[in-house]
Amino acid sequence: MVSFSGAGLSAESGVPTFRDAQTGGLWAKHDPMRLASPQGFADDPQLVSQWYAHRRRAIAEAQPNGAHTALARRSEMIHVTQNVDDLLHRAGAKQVIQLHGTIAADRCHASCGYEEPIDMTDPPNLRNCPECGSQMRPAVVWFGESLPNSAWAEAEQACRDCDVLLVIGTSAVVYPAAGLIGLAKSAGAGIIIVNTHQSDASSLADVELLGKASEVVPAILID
Ligand code: BJW
Ligand code: ZN
Repeated sequence: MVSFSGAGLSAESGVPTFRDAQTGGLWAKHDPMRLASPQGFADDPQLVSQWYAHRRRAIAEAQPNGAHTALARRSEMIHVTQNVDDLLHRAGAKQVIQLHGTIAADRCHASCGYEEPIDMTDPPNLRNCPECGSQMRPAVVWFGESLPNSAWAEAEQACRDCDVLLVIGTSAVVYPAAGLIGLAKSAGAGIIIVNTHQSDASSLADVELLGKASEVVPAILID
């Protein structure tokens, strides 16, 4: 079994999901789809930097929930995730593939290759790359950017090879990541979906369990 997760996995840890992140709160008036893009960064780097600082502090305060813990206990499982948070790692998961990068590091926007971990409790301000002088930015994948080659190749392999893909808390609207569900299905895997609501992947499900990840995932991964 391989897991494929999205923001719903971390929702009960207090990390807002993407597509309902606009419901209330400090950042309600900003569109995450715009902030998480090269254009958004070019238009207002300070605003994007502040948005990430806010999210980094929130993630640093969040704790893994029962779904993260139940997944991590399955040491043989590969966890393909769209999430940029570190909650699966903190729950103890060893085999985590982060398709959209990590919010726990900054990298050079000019792609000179420089990357460094950041302190999530005290996120850095905008600054220049010590190698090439360009701007530093979060080590995540924004809209219009390519996914990391090695992560994508490993994820495709895992989804082709698995018997069951456990899809947790994703709207399945962001590609190419969402295409992994169809890839696994075409390769013969059974698809189990855990989500509080129906999603764009519902038509691919062999089993769809509507409920909270922190309740449903531990119940189906019982030893
Ligand atoms: C619960 C729950 C609970 C709540 N329990 N469940 C084909 C067609 C059309 C467009 C494209 C296409 N192929 C590519 C594109 C373009 C684009 C794309 O997909 N756009 C669509 C939105 C239309 N894709 C890209 O640009 C990607 N790159 C790419 O394709 O490169 C090639 C290329 C190059 C040049 C030009 C064009 C293409 C890159 C995508 C990068 C996505 N990045 C983000 C931000 C990461 C950084 C950051 O966090 O700041 O990744 S966007 C955001 O969406 C984030 C997430 O990982 C991702 C997926 O969202 P997710 O996880 O599904 O969250 P939500 O909020 O949508 O859903 C939460 C779900 O949980 C819901 O279903 C709830 O019901 C559920 N839930 N509580 C269980 N307690
Ligand atoms: Zn650089």
